[in-house]
Amino acid sequence: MDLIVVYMWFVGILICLWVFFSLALNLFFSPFVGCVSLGRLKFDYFEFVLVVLFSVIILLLIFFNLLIMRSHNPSRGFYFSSYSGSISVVGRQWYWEYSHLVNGVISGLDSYYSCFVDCVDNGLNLGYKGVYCLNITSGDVLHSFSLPAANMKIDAIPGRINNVFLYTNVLGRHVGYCSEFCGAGHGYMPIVVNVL
Ligand SMILES: [Cu+2]
Repeated sequence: MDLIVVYMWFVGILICLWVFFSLALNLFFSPFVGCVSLGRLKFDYFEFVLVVLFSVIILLLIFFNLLIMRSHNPSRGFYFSSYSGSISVVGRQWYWEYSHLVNGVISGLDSYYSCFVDCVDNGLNLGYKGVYCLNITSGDVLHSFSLPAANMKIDAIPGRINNVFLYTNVLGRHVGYCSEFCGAGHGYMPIVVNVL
């Protein structure tokens, strides 16, 4: 079972138990239920212990939350052991530019429309069963990076980076189109992703 499911069950059961436990404590074991008193009841020490105890429990829960969030971040390569790096995708009038950071060196290529409707000179080549972080932006006007095979349509907005994680679990050539009208060549900037 996935670690996060175990954790959610644990937190859910803990919260239920805590609510019922404190209700029972108040209903059946508190000597002062329904009692009005003129003086301050001597509950200080007990209160202090409870405050410290539950502060520690809450701190532990926060710690576990952060731990789970950290371990489930694909870029940490834990949850998705096949994290394969990030790729920047820049929409331009009228082609796509892809660049990949490998060992501190950026290797990039421009992907131009070449012959037919869904044909480009350089496609984006990705490894099979990899998890890629695509950082999508635009160099000039609004574009949209759309890949129907992955149910993906992310706007490429100048001055803003949208990112999405793509899991390449299907081999082959996947074709998409710019889906935001970006000028005269809008129809001539197809997206070709080859999963090899
Ligand atoms: Cu366009």
